[in-house]
Amino acid sequence: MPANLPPQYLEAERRYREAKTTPDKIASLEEMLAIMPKHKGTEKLQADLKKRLSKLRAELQKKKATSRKSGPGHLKREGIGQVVLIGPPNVGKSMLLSRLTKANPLVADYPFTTRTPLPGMIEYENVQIQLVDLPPISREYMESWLPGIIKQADLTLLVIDLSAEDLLEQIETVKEILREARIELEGKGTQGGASYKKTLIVANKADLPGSQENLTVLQELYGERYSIVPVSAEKGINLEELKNQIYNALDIVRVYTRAPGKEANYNEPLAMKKGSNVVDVGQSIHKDFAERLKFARIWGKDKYAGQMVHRDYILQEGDIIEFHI
Ligand SMILES: Nc1nc2c(ncn2[C@@H]2O[C@H](COP(=O)(O)OP(=O)(O)OP(=O)(O)O)[C@@H](O)[C@H]2O)c(=O)[nH]1
Ligand SMILES: [Mg+2]
Repeated sequence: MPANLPPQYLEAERRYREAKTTPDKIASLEEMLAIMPKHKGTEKLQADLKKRLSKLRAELQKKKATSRKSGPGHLKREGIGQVVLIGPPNVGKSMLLSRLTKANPLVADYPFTTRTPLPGMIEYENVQIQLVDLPPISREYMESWLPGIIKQADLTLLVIDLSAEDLLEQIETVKEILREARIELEGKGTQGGASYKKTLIVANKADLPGSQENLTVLQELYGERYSIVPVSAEKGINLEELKNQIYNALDIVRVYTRAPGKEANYNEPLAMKKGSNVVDVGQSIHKDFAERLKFARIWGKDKYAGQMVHRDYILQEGDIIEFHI
């Protein structure tokens, strides 16, 4: 055992030896790993701790699988869409949440830091988008309730570490594990019992060496099927572009209503699914709108001011609509 371990480490090690339950043992081991100085001299010890950790996590998972599925409870939807951060351990999911929202997750340089879902709100122009940080997905361990949360989301962000050598393997592993849970990271809707989830690949840690070369490979292999957004959560690189891509991927149009002779209220957009028509917008305000609606007028890019439109007119981003009933 190297002699240069700090006292906090020895303290954590003592707690580990005295721990009676598997979660307590895991917590102490994680602490030991986090505290331990990272250099050549401690490599063997680090590897040993990681091995013990994965064994304990496997045990814990087995226990959980036999007990009843217990989840973190219901995650309340807020804003115009629910977006989840998924991916392998330690790639920077939590740091992304902290950079894109006001939420304050734990970020740490060891795997399995996040244990429960944590939502935050992205402020995007005049709307809010819910972003949910989740525990990691790996062969070693995955929370049993995780797939359930992903299935409810409108969009997934598959976060990966662009500087990692096994980057491609990481993507395929996450896809495989989710496939076993009947989730496919492309398309949308459900079919044959499987949920298809629209997915953006967020290539994080683009500030680190080697990431440019990896991005090129990633683009070649996945660029046709996925939008790939290189970012650095830590350095704050390309996060505005990421927000734009998230908004666009949600397939939402913002429309504004106005009363005859009055100004539209730009602070309160109605967020509608792309492809919604006049009746859909009306019904989102009053459910008996369809019967009462006589006609509507539109102010927008593709229409001249105040043009009368039919009930089946498809709304465009930024349209102002005036109902006549
Ligand atoms: N260089 C660099 N490091 C980053 C970046 N984003 C996150 N990190 C670091 O990566 C480590 C892991 O970050 P987290 O946000 O905790 O990662 P996570 O994916 O939430 O990890 P789990 O919760 O364990 O799944 C931390 O040490 C971060 O400081 C980045 O853009 N660049
Ligand atoms: Mg995390």
